[in-house]
Amino acid sequence: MMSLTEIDIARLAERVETAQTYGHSIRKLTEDFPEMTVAQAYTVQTALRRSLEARGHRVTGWKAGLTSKPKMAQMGVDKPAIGFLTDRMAVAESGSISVGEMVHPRVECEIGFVLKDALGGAECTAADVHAATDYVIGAIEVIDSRFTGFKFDLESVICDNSSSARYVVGSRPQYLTDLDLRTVGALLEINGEIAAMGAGAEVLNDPAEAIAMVARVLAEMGETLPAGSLVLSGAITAAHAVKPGDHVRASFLDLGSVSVSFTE
Ligand code: 0L1
Ligand code: MG
Repeated sequence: MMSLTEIDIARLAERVETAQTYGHSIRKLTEDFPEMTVAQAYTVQTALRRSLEARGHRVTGWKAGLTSKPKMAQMGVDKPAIGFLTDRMAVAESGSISVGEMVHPRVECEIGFVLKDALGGAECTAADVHAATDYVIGAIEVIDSRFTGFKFDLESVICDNSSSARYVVGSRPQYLTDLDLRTVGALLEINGEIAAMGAGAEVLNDPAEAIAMVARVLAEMGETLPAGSLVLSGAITAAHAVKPGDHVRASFLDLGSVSVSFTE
């Protein structure tokens, strides 16, 4: 296995950060490093996180990505991935997002978990997630792969922070004890037209499994999910492209609805 040097890692993270900051596309990173492993890709993602933190961005949580069969089929990968969320990605409910700041944004319906206790460990289970969760909430994730023409692979996506771009959370939190998340239905509407629908079970059979997966991947990096983190469990449906003028609404059984608009 070819190893990535410290300089390679820093340069790759910088390439991704510049593309994210200026909203321009780049070639997938594995074209230059075809033997890059998933573990090496996470070192690039960590370097990106450290660089953003050094510039004042605050990590607010994490996300599971590529967790549903429709998403994996859509992107041609067979494993989920994780990414981090920051305060700069947060958008207020009913707020607006500029498409011009991104490459090719797409929206997803997700269930967010807010933790009351820290969560971690290589053996983390869905039961541990239930015990550590304060409440769950409906969310829209806006993803934006920075790779030209969506041509990527799992390693490149992980370096690109699993396409994290923006997120919007709803205003109807619910205790997990009152819900069966597998049967929580979600409806994604764009300009009043139904774009997609599904149920929580699309996400690794149970969205809590996706949160446990995030904790286990972080454990491999010697990290945990701090109390207070927001963790997005992954798209219930395939992602849908958005353009300026679009109004998006995600409605969830028992979790209310979340809206956001897109401008130039
Ligand atoms: O949130 C996600 O499911 C991450 C998706 C990463 C690949 C993509 O940009 O669709
Ligand atoms: Mg997502």
